[in-house]
Amino acid sequence: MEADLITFDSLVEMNQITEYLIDTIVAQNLSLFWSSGTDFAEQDKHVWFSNGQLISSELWLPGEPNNLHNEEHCDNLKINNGLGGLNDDRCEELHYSICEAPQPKTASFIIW
Ligand SMILES: [Ca+2]
Ligand SMILES: [Ca+2]
Repeated sequence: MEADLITFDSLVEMNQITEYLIDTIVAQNLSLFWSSGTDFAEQDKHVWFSNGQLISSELWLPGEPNNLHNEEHCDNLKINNGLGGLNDDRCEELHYSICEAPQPKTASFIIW
């Protein structure tokens, strides 16, 4: 399957996915899921790798992104006690990933 790490286009989308992960018991306790967010290109400027758009400030957990030890350049969805939000983390950490497939494109056909 062709898919990329997820880009949260809105707070609504992020909250829906958080609820889904909690409802399906994937995120029972503290759980982290990689997204396509990163500030590798420019420190403290977190963008979605998929489209280069700045990550909306409302998506971050309180106190994040904190670039802990100056080592955190990849962004994950952190879910803890029913609360989900973005956190910057060390890129080499092993976590789950959330991927999304591109939307199907419409096609027109002429049948003779
Ligand atoms: Ca960083
Ligand atoms: Ca962090």
